[in-house]
Amino acid sequence: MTDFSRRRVLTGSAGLIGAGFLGGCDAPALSRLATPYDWSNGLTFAVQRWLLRRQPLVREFGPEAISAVFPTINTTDPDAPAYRTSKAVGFTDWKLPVTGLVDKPGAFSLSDLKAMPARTQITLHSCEQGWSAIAGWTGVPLAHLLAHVGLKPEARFIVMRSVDGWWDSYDLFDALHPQTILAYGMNGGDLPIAHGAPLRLRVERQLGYKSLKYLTQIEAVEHVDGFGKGRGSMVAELGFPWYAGI
Ligand SMILES: Nc1nc2c(c(=O)[nH]1)N[C@H]1C(S)=C(S)[C@@H](COP(=O)(O)O)O[C@H]1N2
Ligand SMILES: [Mo]
Repeated sequence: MTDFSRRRVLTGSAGLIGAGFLGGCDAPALSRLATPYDWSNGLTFAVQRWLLRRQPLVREFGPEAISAVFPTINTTDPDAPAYRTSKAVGFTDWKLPVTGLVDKPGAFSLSDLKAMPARTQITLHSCEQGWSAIAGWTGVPLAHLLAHVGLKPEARFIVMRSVDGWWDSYDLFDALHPQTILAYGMNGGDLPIAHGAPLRLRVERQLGYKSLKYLTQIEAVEHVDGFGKGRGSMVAELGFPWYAGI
C-alpha cells in the first residue's frame, strides 16, 4: 500500500469512528479504551472491519501445501468425565446445543451436522505463540447453522463454550463469514482428538486461539457483558485481546 492510500484508509476509518461507529458499538475490543493499547487495538479492529467490509475470503491453498506436521497445542485430550465417556463411544451420543436469541433452539448430533451443506478449505493457521501451519478443514458453515435455527434480529454476538472451560465470543461479522465453519474433518479424515474432536471452530481471519476446539455449546446473545468478567472471552480474562484479527 502506498503512503497516500494508507493515509486515506486511516483518515477514512477515523471518519468512521468520528461518525459514531465507535460510540454505537459495544464489541469488547472497542468498549474499554482505558489505555493507549486499548485505543490502538480499537483502531486496528475498526480498520480491519472497514478494509474487509466486502467480506473477501482468506487465501485457500491446494492440497500440496498441507503441512506434514500440524502442531497440537494447549488442551490435546480433555479429561472431563463426560468427554471421556463420549469419546469411548465415538461421540455417537454427543450433541451441540444451539440456544439463546434464536427462533428454534435445538441440539445437533454429529450426523445432523454432517447432513448439512459442507465446506472444505485449506488455510493457514497462525498461532499467537509463534508458529503457523496449513491444513484442510471440513465442516458446516456457522452461517448455515445459524440460519437453520433462525437468528433473531437482536442477536449480535455468538458465544461458544468448550469442554475444557475455554469460551469465546464472536461478532456477526466473523460468525457469518463464509469461511467460518464448525469443522468435524481435517485433511480428508475425521477431526483428530488432539485437534478438537468431535467439533471445533475455524474462524480464519483470527489468530489460532479464537478457533475453539471441543465445542459444547453455541449461544446467540445481544451483549457479552454478562459473561465471565465481561471481557468477551476466557483468553481476554488472561490478558489477550478479545479481538485477534490478522
Ligand atoms: N477448547 C480449546 N480451544 C482451543 C485451545 C485450547 O486449548 N482449548 N487452544 C487454542 C490455540 S492457542 C490454538 S493455536 C489452536 C490450536 O489448535 P490445534 O491444537 O489443532 O493446533 O486451538 C485453539 N483453541
Ligand atoms: Mo494459539
